[in-house]
Amino acid sequence: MVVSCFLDLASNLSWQYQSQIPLVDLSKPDSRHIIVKACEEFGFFKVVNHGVPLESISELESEALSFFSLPMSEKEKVGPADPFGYGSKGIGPSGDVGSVEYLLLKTDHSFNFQKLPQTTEKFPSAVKDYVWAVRKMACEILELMADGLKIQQRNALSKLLMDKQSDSVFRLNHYPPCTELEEASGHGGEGSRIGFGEHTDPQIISVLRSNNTSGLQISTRDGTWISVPPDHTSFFINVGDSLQVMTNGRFRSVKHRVLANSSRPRVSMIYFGGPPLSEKIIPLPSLLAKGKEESLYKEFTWFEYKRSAYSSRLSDNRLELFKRV
Ligand code: AKG
Repeated sequence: MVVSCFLDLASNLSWQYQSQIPLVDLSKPDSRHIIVKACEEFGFFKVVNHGVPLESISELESEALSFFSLPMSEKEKVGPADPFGYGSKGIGPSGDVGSVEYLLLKTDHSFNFQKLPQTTEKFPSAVKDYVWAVRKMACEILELMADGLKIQQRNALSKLLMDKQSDSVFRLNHYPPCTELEEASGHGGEGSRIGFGEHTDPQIISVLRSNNTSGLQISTRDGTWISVPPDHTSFFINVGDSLQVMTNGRFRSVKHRVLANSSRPRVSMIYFGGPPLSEKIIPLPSLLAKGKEESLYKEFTWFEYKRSAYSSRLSDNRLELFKRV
């Protein structure tokens, strides 16, 4: 499917979509404006010409598939995910479930891969290379965003991901095909069983990539769910709750979910770029309209937000608690 979104300079930043998903070409000089507009309208966009080597993507995807195809007894050796490690169906500690199994890892490489079975010995280096390349791209996007927002300090956002104490995490998801759906509908494709329930991501930015299987949907401002056509060579960017606060609500933390697919397995990889635990999550001063605009949120640290998020349900509007009344 051809996906296009272009900047029409004549009509001053009006744009068009074919699949409704904004498209950012990182090799184009106008990408910073498209990023800002996409973050305001959707909190979501697709990225091409991203510079992440395709070998590093396919290496990790093949390692992930080998891991997920192991017998459950082997995978469970790296579980339960509390929060890091292998998890199946249960998502988080508050009773959310989905048709998904996953590996949740810290990006500081503290995860003990030695617990993984021998067949996956290349796994640690594949994760390391991939996370390194994706973090670099995430930082480039955050710097373009800062430029587009006319923030003088270009690394005001990216420095939080580059910080040695950055609390970023990495998740590999596997959604097995849902055969019951196929039997019920008589054909393959997207079904209505929940793979991963609706939620927003708590961090600053998430970088998502999947194989060529559909399932991901995002919610638009009017609450309509739209399907994101899969594209295994591109990346998808989500604005997280923290970035919504740091832009004082100008950017929108996107609600998204995954529907199980009846005919094909879906494998996705998500880098969640977070700040250090002690970082205060407050609007960037230069975005508060020369001091005239008030913050919409109470002051909190990333640690406080994370603690509150972990004890909530997936679909809760977690920022509600932190809004100023
Ligand atoms: C998450 O892991 O937070 C997701 O939203 C999953 C998205 C996907 O698997 O495509």
